[in-house]
Amino acid sequence: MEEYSIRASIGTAALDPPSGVEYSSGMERTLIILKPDAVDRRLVGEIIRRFERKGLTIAGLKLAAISRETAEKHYEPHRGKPFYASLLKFMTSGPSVIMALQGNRAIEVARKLMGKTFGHQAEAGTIRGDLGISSQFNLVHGSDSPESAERELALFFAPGEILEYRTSDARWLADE
Ligand code: RTP
Ligand code: MG
Repeated sequence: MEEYSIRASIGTAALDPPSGVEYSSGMERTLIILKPDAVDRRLVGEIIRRFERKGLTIAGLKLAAISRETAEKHYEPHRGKPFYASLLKFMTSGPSVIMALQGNRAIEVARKLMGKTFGHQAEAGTIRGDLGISSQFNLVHGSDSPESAERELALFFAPGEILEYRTSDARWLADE
């Protein structure tokens, strides 16, 4: 009985909303896409595990078939490049997992975990370096700047779909 009430109170504390919580200045959100090759190859769990283990928190998550229109908006900066048409075809070829990840310097940290763009060039130890070998079919997208993150998060998530909460280990992940 005693043990039960302690467990219950820990559980409640972990779910408390972050009212009054001050995030450090390095706290960021980034838009991550587990591309159609990741979903088709059943690598969703493996990839999310790597982001979580590092200390990034899932603030938004959905499985979605990205429409042509959304893919065009998302990769607008690449319009006109030689790989643009096949990139759109790839990104709309099957379901993707779309995530908003939050954490200290989340944008740069996620890009480091992902590795260089092409699987055959990405360093061993990174998501792309360990799990893929293709140029285009590189498993994961991550925002490359705060401006991109803001634009991309708004493209894939309605305001209420990104949740504000504080994990119970937050104090160990602070930038101190
Ligand atoms: P992402 O935007 O998807 O996170 O990738 P990235 O920043 O590392 O690379 P970026 O230059 O933005 O390219 C976007 C995606 O286009 C495909 N790509 N294919 N075959 C090619 O030469 C080529 N170049 C780029 C990749 O899927 C890349 O992630
Ligand atoms: Mg990019």
